[in-house]
Amino acid sequence: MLYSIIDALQKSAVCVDGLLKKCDFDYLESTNITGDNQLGVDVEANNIFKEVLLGLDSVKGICSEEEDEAIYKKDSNGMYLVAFDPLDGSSIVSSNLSVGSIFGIYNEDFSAKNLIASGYIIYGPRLEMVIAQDSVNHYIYNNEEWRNIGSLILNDKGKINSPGGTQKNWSTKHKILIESLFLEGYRLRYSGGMVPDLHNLLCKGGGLFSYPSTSDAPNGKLRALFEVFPFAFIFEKAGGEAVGSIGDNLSLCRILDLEIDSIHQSLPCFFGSKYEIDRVKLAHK
Ligand code: P6P
Repeated sequence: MLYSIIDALQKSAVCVDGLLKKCDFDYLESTNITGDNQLGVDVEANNIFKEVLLGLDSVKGICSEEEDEAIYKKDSNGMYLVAFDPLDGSSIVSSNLSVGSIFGIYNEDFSAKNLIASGYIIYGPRLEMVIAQDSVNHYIYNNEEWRNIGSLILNDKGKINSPGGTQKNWSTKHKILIESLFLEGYRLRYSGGMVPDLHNLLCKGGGLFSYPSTSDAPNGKLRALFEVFPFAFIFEKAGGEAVGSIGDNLSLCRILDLEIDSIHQSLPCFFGSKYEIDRVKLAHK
């Protein structure tokens, strides 16, 4: 049953990739409910995923970063709900950097405990897709077909440090943590695109990606349902960990144990290999 969703996402990915290759990247007058500026391609990509997913019998509802509310089909016998960010990284697409789409497949309801599969599409020099269920499978689109090129597995310790957020607004604890990793020889890899930045960690064996609570964004920036939960699921299935916090309780815990109050809620989040996540837990105690 999940196959129909994966197949639909793979077909949609080819359409969105085509859009990016020919689209102009002008901002629309509109913004989404989170206040993000919208490119025409954001809206077009959203319409592609929304139409394709709601057209599946196995899907009973969706929610999107570009939609104010979740959309539920009337009288559907479908088992699954899909949350997605149709095009993440609008702010860097005009610089011709890689961007992506992120999705989470839930059963019952849009809660982390009901997340049963997740993945992302990366629109880069190659069109690729990663899907996590029991393991993390890596696909490449070549000669008009998708091919599984293997699994992505994280080492217990990595070499990459990918720190998000405005540095002058980091807490002192976070500044010390990030600096300590650089002093140990970690390499800075940060493009401002969640999908390529996390894909890089997964492909290079690990390290740390962080988007902490900052003075200008106390609840972080990345959205739980369509960005953070899907990547937390992927990192755990790849042998890593993902921790975060919700609301005023800044003590870090496993992201997939967290509960959210609204579909557009953001949260501070850390994804990485086990060694680096242990360092985060220690530093943010
Ligand atoms: P900052 C892109 O706009 C995005 O939502 C994610 O893809 C990315 O990880 C983050 O914002 C970058 O935010 O504040 O570091 O520029």
